[in-house]
Amino acid sequence: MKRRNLLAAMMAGMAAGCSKLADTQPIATLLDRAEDWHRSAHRALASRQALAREFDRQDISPSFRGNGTLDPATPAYRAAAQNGFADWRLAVHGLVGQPLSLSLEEIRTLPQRTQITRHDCVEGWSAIGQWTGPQLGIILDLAQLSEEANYIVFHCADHLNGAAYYESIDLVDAYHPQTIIAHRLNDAPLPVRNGAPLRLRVERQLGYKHAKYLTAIEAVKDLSGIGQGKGGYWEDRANYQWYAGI
Ligand SMILES: Nc1nc2c(c(=O)[nH]1)N[C@H]1C(S)=C(S)[C@@H](COP(=O)(O)O)O[C@H]1N2
Ligand SMILES: [Mo]
Repeated sequence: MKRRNLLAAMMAGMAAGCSKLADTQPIATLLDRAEDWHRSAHRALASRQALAREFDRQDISPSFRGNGTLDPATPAYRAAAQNGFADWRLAVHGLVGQPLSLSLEEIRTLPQRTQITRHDCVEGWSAIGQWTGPQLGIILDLAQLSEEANYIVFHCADHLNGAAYYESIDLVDAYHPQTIIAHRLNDAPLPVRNGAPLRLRVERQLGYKHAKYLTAIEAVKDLSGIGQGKGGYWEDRANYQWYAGI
C-alpha cells in the first residue's frame, strides 16, 4: 500500500514536471511498466478483497464437526468453562495506540455481522455454518492499530501436543468484511468443540487459520518473534503454508 502511494506520487510528479521527458522512449517505457505494475497490484488486492460465498439457512450442516483441540484441558480453560466464560477477556495488544481488554458483553455490544459460510479443512472435509460476531476491523480501529503493524497474531487458550495454538494474518485479511471474531454458531453461543467463547472466522482462508479459544490479539511488525517464526502452529510444525487463501 505504501509503495503504491509512493509510486502514484512519483508518477504524478513525472506527469506534472517531466511531460517532455516522458515523450522520449526509455521514460515512456518506465511509465508503462509502472502502470502495468500498478494495475496488477490493484487486481491482486481487489481479488483478495472479494467476498467468500455465503449460503442459505437450509445449507447449514446438521452438525459442524470439530477438529484439532475439541476441549482444552488447561486448568484455566476448564475453570472458565465451568463458570460459563463469565470472566473471559480478549486482550488486544502489541502495536496499538490503545490496548484493550474486552469482556464478552463488550464484544456482543459492538456492531455484529452474521454470515453463513463453508469451512474447508486441509484434511479434506468441509462444513457450512452460520457465524456471528463483530468484524475484526472494528476492534482494531478501537485499539487504534499503529501504522507500524503489518500482521495480526491470534493467541489461543488450548495446548495441542503441549504447545499453545496460534495463528496470524495480514492486514488485507484482518480488514476483510467477513473477518469476524465469532461468539455464536448457528444462533447459539459457540460450543466448546468449535472454539468457545471466541474464535476467528477469516473466510478467504483454509480451516487452520481460523483460531479457536481466543485469548489475545497482538499486532506486530513481522512474525519473526512469534513461535518459531513462520506465523502459525501448523506452519511452524508441519510446513503448512502461511498464506492459505481460498
Ligand atoms: N485454538 C485452535 N484453533 C484451531 C485448531 C486448534 O486445534 N486449536 N484447529 C484448526 C483447524 S485445523 C481447523 S480445520 C479448525 C476446526 O474448527 P472446528 O473445530 O470448529 O471445526 O480450527 C482451527 N483452529
Ligand atoms: Mo483443519
